[in-house]
Amino acid sequence: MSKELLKAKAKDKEEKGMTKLDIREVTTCQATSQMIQKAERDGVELAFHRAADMKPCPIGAESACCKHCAMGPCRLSSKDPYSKVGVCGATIDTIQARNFGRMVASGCAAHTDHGMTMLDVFREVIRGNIKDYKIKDPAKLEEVCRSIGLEVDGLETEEMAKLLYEELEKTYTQVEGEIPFAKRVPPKTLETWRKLNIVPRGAMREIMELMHRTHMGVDQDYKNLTQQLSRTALADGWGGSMVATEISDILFGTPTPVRAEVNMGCLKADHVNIIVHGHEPNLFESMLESVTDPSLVEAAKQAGAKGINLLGMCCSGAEMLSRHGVPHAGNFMSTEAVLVTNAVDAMAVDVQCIKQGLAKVAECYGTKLFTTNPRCKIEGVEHVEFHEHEPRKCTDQIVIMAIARFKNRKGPVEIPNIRNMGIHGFSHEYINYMLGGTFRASYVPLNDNIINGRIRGVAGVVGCTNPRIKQDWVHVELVKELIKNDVLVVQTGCSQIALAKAGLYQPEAAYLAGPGLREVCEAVGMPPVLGLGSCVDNSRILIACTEMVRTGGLGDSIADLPVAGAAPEWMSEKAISIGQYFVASGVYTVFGCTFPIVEGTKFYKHIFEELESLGCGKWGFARDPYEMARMMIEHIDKKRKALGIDKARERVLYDMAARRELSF
Ligand code: SF4
Ligand code: MSK
Repeated sequence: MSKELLKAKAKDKEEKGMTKLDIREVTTCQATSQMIQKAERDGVELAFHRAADMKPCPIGAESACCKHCAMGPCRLSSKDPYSKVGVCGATIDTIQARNFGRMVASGCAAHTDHGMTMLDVFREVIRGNIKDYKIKDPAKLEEVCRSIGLEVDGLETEEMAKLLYEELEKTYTQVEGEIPFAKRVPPKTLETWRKLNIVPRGAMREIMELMHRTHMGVDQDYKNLTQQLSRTALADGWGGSMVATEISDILFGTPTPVRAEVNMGCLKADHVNIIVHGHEPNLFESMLESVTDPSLVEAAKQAGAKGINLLGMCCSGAEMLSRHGVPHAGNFMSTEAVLVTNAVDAMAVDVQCIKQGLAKVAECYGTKLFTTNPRCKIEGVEHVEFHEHEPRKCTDQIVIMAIARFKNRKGPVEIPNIRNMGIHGFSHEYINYMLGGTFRASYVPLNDNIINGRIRGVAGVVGCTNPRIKQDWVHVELVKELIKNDVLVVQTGCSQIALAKAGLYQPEAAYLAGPGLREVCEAVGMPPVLGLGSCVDNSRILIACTEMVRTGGLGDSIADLPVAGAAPEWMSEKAISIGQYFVASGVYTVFGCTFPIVEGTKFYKHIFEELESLGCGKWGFARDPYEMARMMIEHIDKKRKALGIDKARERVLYDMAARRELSF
């Protein structure tokens, strides 16, 4: 948009009274803060402004309403939840469990559809119909085959791949039995699932049954609904998400540590800047090829640019950051703000977490915004469809249009001068190797250091950012508090980016850790916070937990481990599905920001308390990061006590003799 138009827009907004934000209250990300101020000068509205203008409905926020049929919608009271029932007689517990179940169904559908897309690509690669991708990690292929009991001795890569494809297809389509990755679950955890009848059969069946059971007049028992929503969530974590992670590794390579930069300062004023934002790696992998194509680089130079600069955002960005070290421009609440720099020539999006508001901001600055996936079109936005059979057709076209926009850039460019270097890409396989070495790759040193108390426990801190709370603040404060107390933190998604921006991905950040964790980090040369990739890569955390159980000394099931999880700034239905699959797997999982259930109801007590006594984990909720850390550490200590290793922690002496005992 020209300077004159921006001025006119700003004046118009001023007259209409655009909401002015107290920037210190909405974000701790300096780059985003700078761009919010510029957006306000330019009269451009962002999600931060829309959130300030739209107060959340208090009844909806606590899930005390139902619109599942035309006798309603029915609103119950969140203050006095048992004072009323719906027209059909549905109680608050039925209504909340149904609403919660539908969030799980939607979140599970998103991840399993993503996983199924990866499996489709895998099949077509095996059949030779897709030539642009190939199996890059045959060792991982073999390992995945063996982990689910496939007989692969003497088989060629293609034969193994075919066998694995046929087996993993059952993750989605199987109508009876147990999903293939159930074979990876620690036996005692699986036994609990069988007892509770929550082992997923196939994702399609589970989602279908959950949607059926949450229909008006079907399942009206919150405990019975919890059974099916747990089974559906497990079909996400140990099904769709795990397939997405494993197939992506097989096709594009398993991540190993890589130095890479994050933040908006990774944009380059004198380059054609292209951002890929979304979730599936296919588009991004092809874009990586396009931006290094000599003819396209030459075209960019002809247009006056020094080159083409590719960056990621959100989850696919976190995945590419972890796998290839591609720079990352920011997390979910920065996707509109980054366009305000006027330096982004094209943004290509695929699926999930794509705000419709991007369209307007892109239009204001003349950025080319492209949808690429038939599942995700945006009214008024140009669609360049991506086909895995000829991926370059789409990504080359986007690069060409980005170059054209660079040539015709209007208005000044303002790039926040902030970049943060860090080490990313800690897959489960690498953690195994890193701790045990080439010849004895294992989790024994991790378990030993948990048992001897140098590491108090492990926490997964994951998930989105949300304009209802100060961007990044809860993530950063929570993680700092955890590592200060010797809790090793593993991360994915937007949370990983929040901490990378805060500098916690440098090995030197170990000085912020407690003495035990610091000692381990210094011995191994790792940061106290390990980034694992995108939100489907939360499945890597499940595998790490499984490996800790298998290695021994920390109990027989995931529920025995001194571990906890958190999504402090969550916002999507996918997050609820992730939270529920961790809870059903045995992990205490604390959410922040808000929770869609009225506190104190029977359904609330069931998932916040009773599930633990059934052998699962349980939910927790806290807005304050320090309170959240306290709850997680208290849980970790409770598990240490049950394992009889609480005394070991008190006995730790950090003299030279103790250091020499470290098994690294
Ligand atoms: Fe109301 Fe029951 Fe219909 Fe829900 S299903 S809208 S509670 S009548
Ligand atoms: S879900 S972690 S907002 S991208 Fe992957 Fe989206 Fe980030 Fe949540």
